[in-house]
Amino acid sequence: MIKTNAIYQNRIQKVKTAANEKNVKSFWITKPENKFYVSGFQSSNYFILLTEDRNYLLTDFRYIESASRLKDTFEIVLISNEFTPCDFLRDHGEIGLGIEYKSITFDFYNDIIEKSAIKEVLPADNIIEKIRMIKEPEELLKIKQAAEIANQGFYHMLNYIETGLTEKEIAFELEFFMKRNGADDLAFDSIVASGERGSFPHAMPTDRKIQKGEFITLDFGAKVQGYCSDMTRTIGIGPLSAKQKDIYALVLEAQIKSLSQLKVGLKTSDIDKIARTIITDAGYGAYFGHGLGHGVGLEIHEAPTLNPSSAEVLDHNMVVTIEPGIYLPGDFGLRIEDLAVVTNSDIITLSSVEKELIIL
Ligand SMILES: [Mn+2]
Repeated sequence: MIKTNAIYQNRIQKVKTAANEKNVKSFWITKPENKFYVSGFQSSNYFILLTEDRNYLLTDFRYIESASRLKDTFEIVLISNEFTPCDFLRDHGEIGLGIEYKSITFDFYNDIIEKSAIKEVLPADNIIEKIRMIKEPEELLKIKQAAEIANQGFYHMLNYIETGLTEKEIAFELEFFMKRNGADDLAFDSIVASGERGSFPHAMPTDRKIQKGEFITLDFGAKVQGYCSDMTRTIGIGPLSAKQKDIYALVLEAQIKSLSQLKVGLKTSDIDKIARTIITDAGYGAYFGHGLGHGVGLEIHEAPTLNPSSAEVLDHNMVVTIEPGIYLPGDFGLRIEDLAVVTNSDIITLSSVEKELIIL
Protein backbone atom coordinates (compact mmCIF):
# COMPACT_ATOMS: atom_id res chain seq x y z
CA MET A 1 0.00 0.00 0.00
CA ILE A 2 1.43 3.33 -1.05
CA LYS A 3 1.44 5.93 1.70
CA THR A 4 -1.13 8.65 1.17
CA ASN A 5 1.46 11.40 1.33
CA ALA A 6 3.48 9.70 -1.38
CA ILE A 7 0.46 9.70 -3.71
CA TYR A 8 0.01 13.46 -3.37
CA GLN A 9 3.72 14.24 -3.50
CA ASN A 10 3.97 12.24 -6.70
CA ARG A 11 1.03 14.13 -8.22
CA ILE A 12 2.48 17.48 -7.14
CA GLN A 13 5.76 16.61 -8.85
CA LYS A 14 3.91 15.79 -12.07
CA VAL A 15 1.98 19.06 -11.86
CA LYS A 16 5.15 21.10 -11.31
CA THR A 17 6.86 19.49 -14.29
CA ALA A 18 3.86 20.16 -16.54
CA ALA A 19 3.49 23.72 -15.23
CA ASN A 20 7.15 24.45 -15.79
CA GLU A 21 6.78 23.50 -19.45
CA LYS A 22 4.31 26.39 -19.69
CA ASN A 23 6.67 28.76 -17.87
CA VAL A 24 4.46 28.66 -14.79
CA LYS A 25 6.98 28.91 -11.94
CA SER A 26 4.42 29.21 -9.20
CA PHE A 27 0.94 27.79 -9.57
CA TRP A 28 -2.04 29.22 -7.69
CA ILE A 29 -4.60 26.40 -7.71
CA THR A 30 -8.25 27.33 -7.16
CA LYS A 31 -10.33 24.80 -9.07
CA PRO A 32 -11.90 22.53 -6.41
CA GLU A 33 -11.19 19.22 -8.18
CA ASN A 34 -7.60 20.25 -8.91
CA LYS A 35 -6.94 21.29 -5.31
CA PHE A 36 -8.40 18.00 -4.15
CA TYR A 37 -6.30 16.07 -6.66
CA VAL A 38 -3.01 17.40 -5.29
CA SER A 39 -3.97 17.40 -1.60
CA GLY A 40 -7.00 15.21 -0.86
CA PHE A 41 -8.10 18.05 1.40
CA GLN A 42 -11.77 18.84 1.92
CA SER A 43 -12.70 22.35 2.91
CA SER A 44 -14.97 25.06 1.57
CA ASN A 45 -12.19 27.62 1.83
CA TYR A 46 -8.65 26.74 0.86
CA PHE A 47 -6.02 27.59 -1.72
CA ILE A 48 -2.84 25.92 -2.89
CA LEU A 49 0.33 27.52 -4.14
CA LEU A 50 3.03 25.33 -5.65
CA THR A 51 6.37 27.00 -6.25
CA GLU A 52 9.53 25.40 -7.59
CA ASP A 53 10.66 24.24 -4.15
CA ARG A 54 7.71 24.81 -1.80
CA ASN A 55 4.09 23.69 -1.41
CA TYR A 56 1.64 25.89 0.49
CA LEU A 57 -1.91 25.20 1.60
CA LEU A 58 -3.86 28.20 2.84
CA THR A 59 -7.03 27.83 4.88
CA ASP A 60 -8.95 29.55 7.67
CA PHE A 61 -9.39 28.79 11.37
CA ARG A 62 -12.25 26.34 10.81
CA TYR A 63 -10.07 23.93 8.84
CA ILE A 64 -6.63 24.57 10.28
CA GLU A 65 -6.67 21.54 12.59
CA SER A 66 -7.62 19.08 9.85
CA ALA A 67 -5.06 20.70 7.55
CA SER A 68 -2.28 19.97 10.00
CA ARG A 69 -2.26 16.30 8.96
CA LEU A 70 -0.92 17.45 5.57
CA LYS A 71 2.14 19.13 7.04
CA ASP A 72 4.54 16.53 5.60
CA THR A 73 3.54 17.72 2.14
CA PHE A 74 2.45 21.34 2.62
CA GLU A 75 3.39 24.37 4.65
CA ILE A 76 0.05 25.27 6.21
CA VAL A 77 -0.82 28.97 6.16
CA LEU A 78 -3.61 30.50 8.25
CA ILE A 79 -5.68 33.03 6.32
CA SER A 80 -8.19 35.45 7.83
CA ASN A 81 -9.76 38.84 7.19
CA GLU A 82 -6.50 40.37 8.40
CA PHE A 83 -4.21 38.16 6.35
CA THR A 84 -5.85 37.35 3.03
CA PRO A 85 -4.69 35.08 0.20
CA CYS A 86 -3.66 38.24 -1.65
CA ASP A 87 -1.47 39.32 1.26
CA PHE A 88 0.19 35.94 1.06
CA LEU A 89 0.66 36.12 -2.71
CA ARG A 90 2.31 39.53 -2.39
CA ASP A 91 5.22 37.80 -0.68
CA HIS A 92 5.27 34.44 -2.44
CA GLY A 93 3.94 34.41 -5.97
CA GLU A 94 5.70 37.14 -7.86
CA ILE A 95 7.57 35.15 -10.54
CA GLY A 96 5.57 33.51 -13.34
CA LEU A 97 2.37 33.13 -11.37
CA GLY A 98 -0.04 30.78 -13.10
CA ILE A 99 -3.73 31.04 -12.32
CA GLU A 100 -6.71 29.04 -13.53
CA TYR A 101 -8.64 31.58 -15.59
CA LYS A 102 -11.70 29.37 -15.74
CA SER A 103 -12.07 29.04 -12.00
CA ILE A 104 -10.97 32.33 -10.53
CA THR A 105 -13.36 35.20 -9.91
CA PHE A 106 -12.86 38.54 -11.62
CA ASP A 107 -12.89 40.06 -8.15
CA PHE A 108 -9.94 37.95 -7.03
CA TYR A 109 -8.08 38.66 -10.25
CA ASN A 110 -8.47 42.39 -9.64
CA ASP A 111 -7.21 41.95 -6.10
CA ILE A 112 -4.09 40.15 -7.32
CA ILE A 113 -3.28 42.88 -9.80
CA GLU A 114 -4.12 45.80 -7.52
CA LYS A 115 -3.01 44.63 -4.09
CA SER A 116 -0.08 42.36 -4.77
CA ALA A 117 3.11 43.19 -6.55
CA ILE A 118 2.19 40.78 -9.32
CA LYS A 119 1.54 42.60 -12.56
CA GLU A 120 1.38 39.70 -14.90
CA VAL A 121 -0.25 36.31 -14.59
CA LEU A 122 -0.11 33.29 -16.87
CA PRO A 123 -3.03 31.07 -17.89
CA ALA A 124 -2.73 27.71 -16.15
CA ASP A 125 -5.97 25.99 -17.12
CA ASN A 126 -5.90 22.36 -18.20
CA ILE A 127 -2.45 21.61 -16.78
CA ILE A 128 -3.86 19.44 -14.01
CA GLU A 129 -6.85 18.32 -16.08
CA LYS A 130 -4.49 16.71 -18.60
CA ILE A 131 -2.77 14.74 -15.84
CA ARG A 132 -6.13 13.77 -14.37
CA MET A 133 -7.22 12.14 -17.65
CA ILE A 134 -5.11 9.07 -16.82
CA LYS A 135 -6.46 7.42 -13.71
CA GLU A 136 -4.23 5.88 -11.06
CA PRO A 137 -5.19 2.46 -9.62
CA GLU A 138 -6.63 4.03 -6.45
CA GLU A 139 -8.77 6.34 -8.56
CA LEU A 140 -10.03 3.49 -10.73
CA LEU A 141 -11.05 1.63 -7.60
CA LYS A 142 -13.17 4.52 -6.35
CA ILE A 143 -14.82 5.03 -9.75
CA LYS A 144 -15.58 1.29 -9.87
CA GLN A 145 -17.17 1.46 -6.43
CA ALA A 146 -19.30 4.42 -7.50
CA ALA A 147 -20.31 2.58 -10.69
CA GLU A 148 -21.26 -0.53 -8.75
CA ILE A 149 -23.55 1.47 -6.45
CA ALA A 150 -25.26 2.91 -9.54
CA ASN A 151 -25.58 -0.58 -11.08
CA GLN A 152 -27.29 -1.82 -7.93
CA GLY A 153 -29.46 1.29 -7.94
CA PHE A 154 -30.70 0.47 -11.42
CA TYR A 155 -31.67 -3.08 -10.44
CA HIS A 156 -33.46 -1.69 -7.43
CA MET A 157 -35.44 0.64 -9.68
CA LEU A 158 -36.59 -2.23 -11.91
CA ASN A 159 -38.54 -3.52 -8.92
CA TYR A 160 -39.78 -0.09 -7.95
CA ILE A 161 -40.92 1.64 -11.15
CA GLU A 162 -44.60 1.34 -12.02
CA THR A 163 -47.26 3.42 -13.74
CA GLY A 164 -48.64 6.23 -11.62
CA LEU A 165 -45.33 7.12 -9.97
CA THR A 166 -43.97 10.56 -10.80
CA GLU A 167 -40.52 11.25 -12.23
CA LYS A 168 -39.63 13.01 -8.97
CA GLU A 169 -40.66 10.00 -6.87
CA ILE A 170 -38.51 7.75 -9.06
CA ALA A 171 -35.51 10.09 -8.81
CA PHE A 172 -35.85 10.32 -5.04
CA GLU A 173 -36.04 6.54 -4.58
CA LEU A 174 -32.95 6.05 -6.75
CA GLU A 175 -30.99 8.74 -4.92
CA PHE A 176 -32.04 7.44 -1.51
CA PHE A 177 -30.97 3.92 -2.50
CA MET A 178 -27.53 5.06 -3.68
CA LYS A 179 -26.85 7.08 -0.54
CA ARG A 180 -28.06 4.27 1.71
CA ASN A 181 -25.73 1.88 -0.14
CA GLY A 182 -22.44 3.69 0.15
CA ALA A 183 -22.59 6.79 -2.04
CA ASP A 184 -21.07 9.83 -0.31
CA ASP A 185 -23.14 11.98 -2.63
CA LEU A 186 -24.77 11.99 -6.04
CA ALA A 187 -22.41 12.50 -8.96
CA PHE A 188 -24.93 15.01 -10.39
CA ASP A 189 -28.64 15.79 -10.28
CA SER A 190 -30.37 12.68 -11.58
CA ILE A 191 -32.21 12.83 -14.89
CA VAL A 192 -35.56 11.07 -15.06
CA ALA A 193 -37.41 11.69 -18.32
CA SER A 194 -40.59 9.87 -19.32
CA GLY A 195 -42.81 9.87 -22.38
CA GLU A 196 -42.48 12.92 -24.62
CA ARG A 197 -40.13 14.49 -22.05
CA GLY A 198 -37.58 11.88 -23.12
CA SER A 199 -36.71 14.11 -26.06
CA PHE A 200 -35.08 16.58 -23.65
CA PRO A 201 -31.60 15.09 -23.27
CA HIS A 202 -31.08 16.69 -19.84
CA ALA A 203 -34.58 16.71 -18.39
CA MET A 204 -34.95 17.34 -14.67
CA PRO A 205 -37.55 15.15 -12.93
CA THR A 206 -41.04 16.63 -12.75
CA ASP A 207 -44.43 15.67 -11.26
CA ARG A 208 -45.33 13.92 -14.51
CA LYS A 209 -46.73 10.43 -13.88
CA ILE A 210 -45.36 7.36 -15.66
CA GLN A 211 -47.79 5.84 -18.13
CA LYS A 212 -48.14 2.69 -20.19
CA GLY A 213 -46.60 2.61 -23.64
CA GLU A 214 -43.69 4.94 -22.98
CA PHE A 215 -39.97 5.05 -22.40
CA ILE A 216 -38.40 6.28 -19.21
CA THR A 217 -34.76 7.39 -19.25
CA LEU A 218 -32.67 7.33 -16.08
CA ASP A 219 -29.28 9.09 -16.18
CA PHE A 220 -27.55 9.06 -12.83
CA GLY A 221 -24.39 8.40 -10.86
CA ALA A 222 -22.91 8.01 -7.42
CA LYS A 223 -19.91 9.71 -5.87
CA VAL A 224 -17.38 7.82 -3.73
CA GLN A 225 -14.52 9.69 -2.05
CA GLY A 226 -14.80 12.45 -4.62
CA TYR A 227 -15.03 10.18 -7.68
CA CYS A 228 -18.10 10.04 -9.92
CA SER A 229 -19.87 7.37 -11.91
CA ASP A 230 -22.26 7.97 -14.79
CA MET A 231 -24.74 5.65 -16.49
CA THR A 232 -27.96 5.90 -18.48
CA ARG A 233 -30.59 3.29 -19.19
CA THR A 234 -33.88 3.71 -20.99
CA ILE A 235 -36.56 1.19 -20.14
CA GLY A 236 -40.01 0.69 -21.60
CA ILE A 237 -43.34 0.53 -19.83
CA GLY A 238 -45.27 -1.86 -22.08
CA PRO A 239 -46.75 -2.08 -24.57
CA LEU A 240 -44.25 -0.32 -26.87
CA SER A 241 -44.74 0.52 -30.55
CA ALA A 242 -42.65 -0.98 -33.34
CA LYS A 243 -41.11 2.47 -33.89
CA GLN A 244 -40.01 2.69 -30.25
CA LYS A 245 -38.43 -0.76 -30.45
CA ASP A 246 -36.69 0.02 -33.76
CA ILE A 247 -35.18 3.24 -32.47
CA TYR A 248 -34.04 1.47 -29.31
CA ALA A 249 -32.35 -1.22 -31.39
CA LEU A 250 -30.62 1.47 -33.48
CA VAL A 251 -29.23 3.34 -30.45
CA LEU A 252 -28.15 0.04 -28.91
CA GLU A 253 -26.28 -0.95 -32.07
CA ALA A 254 -24.52 2.45 -32.15
CA GLN A 255 -23.63 2.11 -28.45
CA ILE A 256 -22.29 -1.44 -28.68
CA LYS A 257 -20.26 -0.87 -31.86
CA SER A 258 -18.64 2.36 -30.69
CA LEU A 259 -17.89 0.90 -27.26
CA SER A 260 -16.27 -2.13 -28.87
CA GLN A 261 -13.67 0.13 -30.53
CA LEU A 262 -12.65 1.93 -27.35
CA LYS A 263 -8.93 1.18 -27.50
CA VAL A 264 -5.63 2.84 -26.70
CA GLY A 265 -4.33 4.86 -29.65
CA LEU A 266 -7.65 5.65 -31.31
CA LYS A 267 -8.81 9.22 -31.79
CA THR A 268 -11.80 10.25 -29.69
CA SER A 269 -13.47 11.74 -32.79
CA ASP A 270 -13.21 8.37 -34.56
CA ILE A 271 -15.11 6.62 -31.76
CA ASP A 272 -17.81 9.29 -32.03
CA LYS A 273 -17.92 8.73 -35.78
CA ILE A 274 -18.71 5.02 -35.43
CA ALA A 275 -21.90 5.72 -33.47
CA ARG A 276 -22.80 8.81 -35.48
CA THR A 277 -22.49 7.03 -38.82
CA ILE A 278 -24.83 4.23 -37.73
CA ILE A 279 -27.46 6.71 -36.52
CA THR A 280 -27.03 9.04 -39.50
CA ASP A 281 -27.27 6.23 -42.06
CA ALA A 282 -30.60 5.24 -40.52
CA GLY A 283 -31.85 8.80 -41.05
CA TYR A 284 -31.70 10.05 -37.46
CA GLY A 285 -28.42 11.98 -37.45
CA ALA A 286 -30.22 15.28 -36.81
CA TYR A 287 -31.73 13.81 -33.65
CA PHE A 288 -28.39 12.89 -32.07
CA GLY A 289 -27.26 16.41 -31.25
CA HIS A 290 -24.64 15.87 -28.57
CA GLY A 291 -21.22 14.27 -28.37
CA LEU A 292 -20.81 10.54 -27.89
CA GLY A 293 -19.17 10.77 -24.49
CA HIS A 294 -16.84 12.39 -22.01
CA GLY A 295 -14.24 11.64 -19.38
CA VAL A 296 -15.36 10.97 -15.81
CA GLY A 297 -13.40 11.28 -12.59
CA LEU A 298 -13.44 13.92 -9.89
CA GLU A 299 -15.70 15.83 -12.27
CA ILE A 300 -18.71 14.28 -13.94
CA HIS A 301 -17.65 15.89 -17.24
CA GLU A 302 -13.90 16.13 -17.74
CA ALA A 303 -11.28 15.48 -20.39
CA PRO A 304 -11.19 13.75 -22.77
CA THR A 305 -14.32 14.54 -24.74
CA LEU A 306 -15.60 12.28 -27.49
CA ASN A 307 -17.33 14.30 -30.18
CA PRO A 308 -16.93 14.98 -33.93
CA SER A 309 -14.29 17.68 -33.40
CA SER A 310 -12.43 16.38 -30.33
CA ALA A 311 -8.73 15.88 -30.98
CA GLU A 312 -7.60 13.70 -28.09
CA VAL A 313 -6.14 10.23 -28.48
CA LEU A 314 -7.31 7.47 -26.14
CA ASP A 315 -4.75 6.29 -23.63
CA HIS A 316 -4.42 3.69 -20.89
CA ASN A 317 -6.71 4.11 -17.92
CA MET A 318 -8.76 6.95 -19.21
CA VAL A 319 -12.33 6.56 -17.99
CA VAL A 320 -14.99 7.66 -20.46
CA THR A 321 -18.68 7.33 -21.20
CA ILE A 322 -20.21 6.04 -24.43
CA GLU A 323 -23.73 7.46 -24.64
CA PRO A 324 -25.48 7.80 -27.99
CA GLY A 325 -29.10 8.89 -27.99
CA ILE A 326 -31.96 9.80 -30.31
CA TYR A 327 -34.42 12.53 -29.35
CA LEU A 328 -37.64 13.00 -31.32
CA PRO A 329 -39.29 16.29 -30.26
CA GLY A 330 -42.83 15.91 -28.98
CA ASP A 331 -42.66 12.14 -29.38
CA PHE A 332 -40.03 10.31 -27.33
CA GLY A 333 -36.30 9.97 -26.81
CA LEU A 334 -33.78 7.55 -25.43
CA ARG A 335 -30.13 7.19 -24.52
CA ILE A 336 -27.92 4.28 -23.46
CA GLU A 337 -24.73 5.10 -21.56
CA ASP A 338 -21.91 2.95 -20.22
CA LEU A 339 -18.86 3.97 -18.26
CA ALA A 340 -15.67 2.25 -19.44
CA VAL A 341 -11.93 2.09 -18.80
CA VAL A 342 -9.68 2.44 -21.85
CA THR A 343 -7.15 -0.38 -22.23
CA ASN A 344 -5.37 -1.95 -25.17
CA SER A 345 -6.94 -5.34 -24.63
CA ASP A 346 -10.39 -6.03 -23.25
CA ILE A 347 -13.17 -3.49 -23.03
CA ILE A 348 -13.65 -2.93 -19.31
CA THR A 349 -17.19 -1.72 -18.82
CA LEU A 350 -18.02 -0.46 -15.37
CA SER A 351 -21.74 -0.33 -16.12
CA SER A 352 -22.42 -4.05 -15.84
CA VAL A 353 -26.19 -3.68 -16.19
CA GLU A 354 -27.70 -5.31 -19.31
CA LYS A 355 -28.54 -3.11 -22.26
CA GLU A 356 -31.12 -5.17 -24.12
CA LEU A 357 -34.50 -3.47 -24.02
CA ILE A 358 -36.24 -4.09 -20.72
CA ILE A 359 -40.02 -3.74 -20.83
CA LEU A 360 -41.78 -3.62 -17.48
MN1 LIG B 1 -22.74 11.15 -19.18
